[in-house]
Amino acid sequence: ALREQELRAGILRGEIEPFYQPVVALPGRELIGFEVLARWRHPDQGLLGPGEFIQLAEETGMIADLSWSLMRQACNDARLWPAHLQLAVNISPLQLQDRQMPERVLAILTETGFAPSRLEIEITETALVQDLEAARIALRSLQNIGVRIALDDFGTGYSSLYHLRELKFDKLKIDRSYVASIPLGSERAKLVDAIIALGSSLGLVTTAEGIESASSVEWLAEQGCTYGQGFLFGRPMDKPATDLLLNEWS
Ligand code: G
Ligand code: G
Ligand code: G
Ligand code: MN
Ligand code: NA
Repeated sequence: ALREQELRAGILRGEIEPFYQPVVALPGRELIGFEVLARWRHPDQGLLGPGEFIQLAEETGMIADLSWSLMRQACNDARLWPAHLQLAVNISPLQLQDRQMPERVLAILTETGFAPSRLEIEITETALVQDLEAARIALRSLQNIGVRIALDDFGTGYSSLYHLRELKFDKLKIDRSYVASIPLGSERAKLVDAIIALGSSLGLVTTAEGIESASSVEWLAEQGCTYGQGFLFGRPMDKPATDLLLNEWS
């Protein structure tokens, strides 16, 4: 199909670009790092978000090339950030099934000189349902070299306690559908509270995603949520804007 050829050509032309969204510690809002998110700088259609091409990339297998290239660019950029700042990268189900996944990550770290201890890999539960044993081996070997593993979009899709029982994660990311604006005392707030407590009882740190209002910040921090991410703190931004933010704040 035309869209498939278009995406393939876009990837080859280097039009997939890393955008960086701040992650802050709660409640003080100190910057602790960024999550890299893919954007397609399309020649005619302008800037496209992942919603417009990630699914196609997954269906056609292009997601692997796309994501590895994005990880390489991001590690290369992040290498020059202040050394305490972390980088979080999304890994697709297809990449997780690749037996060489840990070696590919290590190759990128070696090539870019980015420290494994500064890298966090985000996986969704969708990626785990395919082959749990392969995932276990891959995640363990990444953790053995010091890379941290976050369970992304927790609370959606295949979310269950099963994966928390079967695999060792470092972090839970609470999906933005729970967080965007939390009415106090609501059922949603009770669920968020329970997820944070679950994480902390398992020794995991938690990140609340999609924080849009200042009133959520204090409440989330009081419940014991470790980190926050969302439009309130910063939108995903391109490399020049990220560098500008880092220069202004350091
Ligand atoms: O920025 P936005 O909210 O549109 O991102 C939507 C989703 O696309 C996010 O959940 C994010 O995990 C995913 N995404 C962004 N970049 C990549 C990528 O390079 N690889 C994979 N697998 N997913 C990505
Ligand atoms: O990988 P993941 O699905 O967690 O990616 C996070 C996505 O959420 C990004 O695509 C980002 O653009 C989006 N996002 C980040 N902060 C907010 C927010 O405060 N509100 C909303 N609606 N979306 C956000
Ligand atoms: O002013 P602006 O809306 O861009 O601020 C976004 C938020 O992100 C601020 O509340 C700020 O506390 C937080 N933030 C982002 N980066 C840093 C940083 O490097 N240091 C501190 N202290 N806060 C930061
Ligand atoms: Mn993510
Ligand atoms: Na998410």
